[in-house]
Amino acid sequence: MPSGKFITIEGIEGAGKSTAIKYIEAYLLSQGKKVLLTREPGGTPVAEEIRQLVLSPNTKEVIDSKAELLLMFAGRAQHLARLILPALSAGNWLVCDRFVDATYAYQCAGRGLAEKWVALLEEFVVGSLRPDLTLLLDLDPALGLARSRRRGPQDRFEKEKVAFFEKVRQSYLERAQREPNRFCVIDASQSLLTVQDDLRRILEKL
Ligand code: T5A
Repeated sequence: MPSGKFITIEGIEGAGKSTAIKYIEAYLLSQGKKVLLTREPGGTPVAEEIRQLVLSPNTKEVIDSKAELLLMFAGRAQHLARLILPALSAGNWLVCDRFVDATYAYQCAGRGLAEKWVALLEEFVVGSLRPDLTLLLDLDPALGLARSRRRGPQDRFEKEKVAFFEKVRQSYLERAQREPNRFCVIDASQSLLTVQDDLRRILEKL
């Protein structure tokens, strides 16, 4: 039987997810694993079009929170059917930049939608699939936003105020506390090398 694992990586903007994923890929390849990197929103051509729509700061009208939630799950349904499930069945180690935890953090804690709606959509779209490991890169939002703003133009979410990301961060930390077997929390304010040491130690165990 294929023995791939499903790893997700979470955190607020600028926490270092994209940077960490490159390190994770190199480490897993050095261990002889078949690795596939993907992201949400996005991951397939259709889901990437949805990503454009939800992240673009230039939408012609304000996107309603409920529409935003449904777009996240529309992209996720496509991503699961066309990429995630086939890749896991083929024995890949799949590393995904954000997954359902991001929806709870951003659409529930950030936007104020009730968790019951996300739970309902999660059951409908994701079923019983859960990541084998979720790496939470935890960082003070002021630091994260400063990092991501240095890097280039802001998307629709990055235009939110620090208070929004405080709520997102707290939601992530609460979820990690509730599911200690799935989550590993990494202090993302540490130097890049120290973050990578932490990542390697966690992956070695997995
Ligand atoms: N979203 C997503 C929802 O609302 N609901 C959902 O269900 C989902 C799936 C997606 C947006 O969509 C929202 C959440 C998001 O707002 P995204 O593409 O995931 O956005 O992008 P961001 O989180 O905005 O990605 P960033 O690129 O801003 O953040 P990263 O990837 O965490 O950070 P990274 O690696 O690019 O690093 C940022 C900078 O910091 C430096 C890097 O070199 C880079 O310059 N850096 C460090 N500097 C010092 N020390 C370290 N340890 C460092 N690590 C990285």
